[in-house]
Amino acid sequence: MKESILTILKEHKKEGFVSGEELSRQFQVSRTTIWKHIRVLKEEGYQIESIPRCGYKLIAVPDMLYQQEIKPLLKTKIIGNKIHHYKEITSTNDVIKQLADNGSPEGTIVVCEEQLAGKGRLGRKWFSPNGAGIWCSVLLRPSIMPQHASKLTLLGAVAVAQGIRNQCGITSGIKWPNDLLVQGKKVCGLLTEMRAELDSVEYVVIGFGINVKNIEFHDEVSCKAISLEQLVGSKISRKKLLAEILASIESNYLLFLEQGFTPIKEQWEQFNITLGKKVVLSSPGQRVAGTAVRLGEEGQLVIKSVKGEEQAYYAGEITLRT
Ligand code: BT5
Repeated sequence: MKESILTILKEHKKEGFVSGEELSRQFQVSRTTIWKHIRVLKEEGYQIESIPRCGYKLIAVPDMLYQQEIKPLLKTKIIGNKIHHYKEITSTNDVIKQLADNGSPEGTIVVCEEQLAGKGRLGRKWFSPNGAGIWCSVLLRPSIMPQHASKLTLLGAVAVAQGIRNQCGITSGIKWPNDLLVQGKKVCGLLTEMRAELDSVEYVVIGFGINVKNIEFHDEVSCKAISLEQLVGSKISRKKLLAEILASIESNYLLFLEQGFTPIKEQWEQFNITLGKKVVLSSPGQRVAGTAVRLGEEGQLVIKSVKGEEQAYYAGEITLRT
């Protein structure tokens, strides 16, 4: 009912007040019940003027990623069918994995204003300050073999890059496998996790963190991170951007299920800033230098060594050499 009241207040925002009596008649509840929902909306940050005998008027909507703000913007059928929003949590990936273990359906998303223990790969930190970015995880339940799941990281990177381009007009470059860079600085990172048996995937979680409104960064990343607002120099709506990205995840995911990885790979190649470059690939226990020559059919990066030998890598951290 709270969401329906909000919808009515939004519809009447220009005209003025909606009477409490009218609302209580419409929902067939007491005026006290209406008032309680209004109080919750106010606590959530909605600015609502209430005047006795006039009613309620919506003055301003908070810049929060509430489900009632995202849902009306969604053009998707699956992704975002369930939205869990938190003011602060440890990590959206950790919370969505718990939901997945408890049977949450494909398309569920977890989004928050602040992560207290945002994660990168291999236990690295992801700084996720309050209200500054989009910290979000999406739950997928594809019928694929576990060895194909890493393709979904590349799919996620393509989808976020498309969403950013469509909504903000910024073209970001994908650094294999999971970073989006603009002007050589990181604007987004993706972390894919899964639960699987040897021969089947139970679920895959695509987590993405996008710096949207940050005006400064933690010392550890200040010289290598950038936000979208720093790039465009004007305000960006996090909710519109999130809706655009979810639409893009859905269309790419459906394409992947129907036609396989080839069309995703083609998109990835268009956004890529890795191929053709001299790179160093580091992963636990190894360090390889060479030229990144192509993306394999499985999403692996093929590196040609100085001796001319080609080798495919499925994971690792790439440093681009200039
Ligand atoms: C990543 O790991 O880039 C994956 C980041 C995924 C974050 C999302 S947010 C929603 C979901 N929930 C989570 O808990 N995680 C996901 P990696 O490639 O390992 O890069 C990590 C490195 O990026 C760190 O060691 C820092 O150097 C740098 N970094 C940390 N926070 C950053 C930020 N806000 N902007 C740019 N770089 C950052």
